[in-house]
Amino acid sequence: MKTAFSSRVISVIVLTFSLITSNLNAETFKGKNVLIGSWQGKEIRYVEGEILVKLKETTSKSQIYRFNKNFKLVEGPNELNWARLNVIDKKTLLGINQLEKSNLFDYVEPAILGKFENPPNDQYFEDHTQWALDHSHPSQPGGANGADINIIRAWDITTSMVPNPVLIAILDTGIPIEGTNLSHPDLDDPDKFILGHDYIEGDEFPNDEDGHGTHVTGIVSAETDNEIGISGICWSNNPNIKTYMVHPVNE
Ligand SMILES: [Ca+2]
Ligand SMILES: [Ca+2]
Repeated sequence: MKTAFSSRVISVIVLTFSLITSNLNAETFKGKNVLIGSWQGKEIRYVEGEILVKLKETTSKSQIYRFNKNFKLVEGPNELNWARLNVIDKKTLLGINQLEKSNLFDYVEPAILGKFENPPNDQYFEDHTQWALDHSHPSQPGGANGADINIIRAWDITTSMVPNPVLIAILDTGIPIEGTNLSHPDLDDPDKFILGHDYIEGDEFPNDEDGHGTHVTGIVSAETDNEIGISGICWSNNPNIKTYMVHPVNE
């Protein structure tokens, strides 16, 4: 009897310990569980029961309230028409499918969490010359600590994932082109650029004779994490994101 009782006590202790351990290991964000799942073919960490939506211009708050009682509008829409919904039954990814079919939103996304552990290896990002992107190092050559665009937090959310194709138009003095080929080592990926009209020279190659267009285009679309030059804010090599070059001015 004594042996059976002892083993029962031990079992209870082990069970209790394992429950505490699993609870300690459960990741939370602002009191909500963080789950791992698959979205658009990628593994993501997301907040259970939260969905971010961008309302169509024609969508009203009352339409969201009426759509389905499983969704509760808890924040927004803000000036960009984004809002946060709580999913009452907490079936977040299933809820995304339902919301996408509603035709009320331009975008429907989980609240993705990330932890950015791999900053790009481009020369001028690493030596902190690009302090406007990330000014968190005391020896950076200009600006003020913290006065940056918080690019690390943005890249923490995504460096490549976009739900729909994005076209970035840059109307400036062009980019380096030799003959018919892109010639700058940080701006030479033909999959990332669409060459528009050169209104100065009257051809279809907006070559930069000034340098300003190269500078501006680099800020946006320079090849990132290729060990040379600068880091482009739009890190991605996602073919859904393209930069459209037009040369409409002289200077
Ligand atoms: Ca030209
Ligand atoms: Ca680079």
